[in-house]
Amino acid sequence: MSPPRIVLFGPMGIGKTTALRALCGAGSVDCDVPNLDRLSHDKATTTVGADFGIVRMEDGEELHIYGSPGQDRFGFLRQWLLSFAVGALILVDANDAGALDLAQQTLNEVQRHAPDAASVVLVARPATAPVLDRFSQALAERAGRAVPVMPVDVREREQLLDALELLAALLPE
Ligand SMILES: Nc1nc2c(ncn2[C@@H]2O[C@H](COP(=O)(O)OP(=O)(O)OP(=O)(O)O)[C@@H](O)[C@H]2O)c(=O)[nH]1
Ligand SMILES: [Mg+2]
Repeated sequence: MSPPRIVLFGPMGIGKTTALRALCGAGSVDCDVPNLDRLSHDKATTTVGADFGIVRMEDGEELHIYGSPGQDRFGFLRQWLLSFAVGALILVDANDAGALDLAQQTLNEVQRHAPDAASVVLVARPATAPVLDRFSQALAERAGRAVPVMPVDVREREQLLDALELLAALLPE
């Protein structure tokens, strides 16, 4: 049986590649090249393919982790990743005015292309408790169901492992 495949989604610069490196360490492969789109995000490099790494969970199970590219033009790659994903981690900045729309859009995309996949929304930039609460409530209202939302620092492996534990608990048997 193939190992469970988990995909990281989120806008450019939110920290998908950073999270994958923190989780999977030296064995991870990333597809970063110099960033020519400094208007969208002012950082040195950006992902132009699918990042990949492997995480061994506490119970010995291996998860295969893929990092999607955040730039709009790579929608086709995100769809391809969803064609084999069993779980999605959706990274957002809850302080960003567009975060709700983006989270909902991505949840819809997961639902459309991977109807059996589980999703967890990760608030990947510092947010106050009221901002987190408002975001979670508004997302649940829009989605018409409870959506798991948790804050993480994408540079902290332990926090990311907690997020994966939560997602793993929601995966279909
Ligand atoms: N100050 C601060 N920086 C952060 C935080 N989280 C992530 N970063 C930084 O934000 C940047 C995220 O960049 P990437 O990991 O390349 O983002 P990405 O989502 O893979 O972006 P694309 O591949 O371009 O879609 C890195 O420089 C991180 O160190 C945070 O909580 N605070
Ligand atoms: Mg990246």
